[in-house]
Amino acid sequence: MSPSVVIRGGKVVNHDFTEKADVLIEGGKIKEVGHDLPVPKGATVLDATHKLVIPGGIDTHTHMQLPFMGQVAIDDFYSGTRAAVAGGTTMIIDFVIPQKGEGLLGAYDKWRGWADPKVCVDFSFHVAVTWWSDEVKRDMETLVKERGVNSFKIFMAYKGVFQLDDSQMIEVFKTCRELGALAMVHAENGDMVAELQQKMKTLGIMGPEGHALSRPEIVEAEAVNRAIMLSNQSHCPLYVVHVMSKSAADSITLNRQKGQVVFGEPIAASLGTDGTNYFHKCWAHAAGHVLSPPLRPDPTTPMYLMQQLANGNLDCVGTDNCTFNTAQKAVGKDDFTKIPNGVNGVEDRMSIVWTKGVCAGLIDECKFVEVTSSKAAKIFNLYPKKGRVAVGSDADLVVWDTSASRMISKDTHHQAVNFNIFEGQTVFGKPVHVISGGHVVLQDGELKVSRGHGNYIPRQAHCSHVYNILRHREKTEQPVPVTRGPYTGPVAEPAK
Ligand code: URQ
Ligand code: ZN
Ligand code: ZN
Repeated sequence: MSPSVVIRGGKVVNHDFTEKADVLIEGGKIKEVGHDLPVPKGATVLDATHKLVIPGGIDTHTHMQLPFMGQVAIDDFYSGTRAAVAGGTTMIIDFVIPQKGEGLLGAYDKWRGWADPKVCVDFSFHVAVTWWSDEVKRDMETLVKERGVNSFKIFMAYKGVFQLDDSQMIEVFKTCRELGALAMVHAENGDMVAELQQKMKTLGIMGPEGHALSRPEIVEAEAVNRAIMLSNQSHCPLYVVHVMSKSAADSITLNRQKGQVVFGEPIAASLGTDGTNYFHKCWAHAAGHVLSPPLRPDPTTPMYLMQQLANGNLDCVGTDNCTFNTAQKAVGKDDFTKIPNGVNGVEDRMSIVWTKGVCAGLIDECKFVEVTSSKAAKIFNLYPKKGRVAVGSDADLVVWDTSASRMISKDTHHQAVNFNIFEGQTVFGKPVHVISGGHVVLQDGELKVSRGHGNYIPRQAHCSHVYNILRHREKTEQPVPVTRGPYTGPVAEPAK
């Protein structure tokens, strides 16, 4: 059993209100929120004077120890979740990504075998659908009904590896609708990417700049628009992962204004840096920023995406944390298409949002909580178990020091990777104490995590936040045939 903990003197900040209050934690849950709470015998007391008490961060998009492009991501479920705690994140939603032809259930069991013994915080899994068959359809149903999976990701890129075509996407969307699951999409036109990669090679462009040049914004925006059309015509809600560009964000906004049910997820990378790095003279620096879709060379993109979070056009911040050391990236030293795709973010996500959002005057502390925790909890059917400081919610909390600052560096971060895309940036806001499942896992800045402490969190389907409007519409907007008399005029013979 976790010990009692009292957090004293802080300002509790939820996505919809704030209050000066103490918090009593017992048995892994929030027991009481109120003034001058008595301290149970033997309880740990954490001072939160002049600090915020916020729900633990939820990172909606990670790939710990992902086998990809011939390498394995260097941050695993231990180092990755330990670093998450250091940055104030107390839950990750990672991805099971079966190879084409690999059973989804077997892949799920494999990933659980990797994660369960190592995680320092609670976690859950999205499952990628990288091929299509009746078996895949059956496995999706089993995953929803028996493994607590309520979200499935489609890749529209990585041709020949993970990519699905439109007809297969429609099958996945229809199945998600039947199961009450949320469809997620990596939105890039993979066929155009393949074409442009060849073009770059023909031009002799083999460096990391070729990665950016072969995946222009329009290749992302077209796929976003197509995915929204296909999913919503299938009466299926859509979640666009790693929104990296203005035009992709605009496509989501435009479709939402037309009533489509679509959510958008920018990531720490697209909020905290940009694609000018691909043109850096140092190969390792440029390659260290390679992920897909790429960061955009337009340096106003990060602020634009933050503004879309501020006004509600985008929803929650993930990281797509999928880290490869420089030596691993160097597999592509002579050919950018071989550089393993992925960057860091899980440790710095919340400080980046605080700095680029709150310090920049674009969002307030409540919106900060919304985009780093509670909106994700609502979309993935975890709220208010997660994403709220309230009686009965899980005791996943952060005492957040708004006056603290730090310089981000690979030399001081807790991640296993030897590169940091935010290197040298001074960021504001950081956790002083972190509680995960009622256990103090960071105290006065000191990590106290334990390997395997976290639990797998199943998520039920038919999330009301996602499905209510779609189900209501199906009742009110069902098309019906026109009743008319038979046609009795002449009918032409078939052509010879
Ligand atoms: O595409 C993804 O989300 C995975 C394979 C991570 N890598 C990346 O470049 N985004
Ligand atoms: Zn992706
Ligand atoms: Zn990803």
